[in-house]
Amino acid sequence: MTTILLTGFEPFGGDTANPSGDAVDIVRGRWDGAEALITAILPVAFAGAEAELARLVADHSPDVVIAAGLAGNRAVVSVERVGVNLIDARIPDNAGSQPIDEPSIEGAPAAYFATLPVKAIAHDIAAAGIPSEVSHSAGTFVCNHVLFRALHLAADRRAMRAGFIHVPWSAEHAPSPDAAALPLADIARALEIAVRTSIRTTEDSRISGGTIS
Ligand code: PCA
Repeated sequence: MTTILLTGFEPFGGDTANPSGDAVDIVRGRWDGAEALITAILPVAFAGAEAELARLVADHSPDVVIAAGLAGNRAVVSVERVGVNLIDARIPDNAGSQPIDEPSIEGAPAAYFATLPVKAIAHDIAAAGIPSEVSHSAGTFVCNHVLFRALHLAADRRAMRAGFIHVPWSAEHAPSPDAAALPLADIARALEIAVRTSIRTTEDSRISGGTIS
């Protein structure tokens, strides 16, 4: 049976909510696919998140891993194309750790590309009326670390594909009325589409998703 691991994150940086975790819970609650959907809410801590991810992958041997996190400065659902081997934390993680200019994994490649069909996912989310794009940077905090770690694990597990989706604030929990946000239901729907498209599509679509700067 096909197994999907879908993760979100707990709140961080003093916020009281994280729409990625809230959306993952919604997707799990209504999943009716034939595939096994495993979900988890990861701690926003470099060491804790990587340990939890490694445990989940070892326990469930997923075919597809989709991690999701909040990018509070973005207005659209961002399907990440690349994870870099770099931690440069602007704020401490939830365990008080703030590494600066350290590799995610010593001696590993500088970067890995996501192995999910990122163009097809962004296209399918947008086709459902939810703004979405391919992104070329997942930042240098815990989200990028989890993406890089997942792709490093995937490099040794040929049956496993992995990627990351950054979501905006949910309208329900945005920190200010003018913060860019989407309804939580749309964020959950976007993650569900990402899961279904990843299962269905092994060859990505050849559509432009690049940037000039
Ligand atoms: N967003 C942070 C970490 C957890 C989350 O939801 C990030 O983008 O790195």
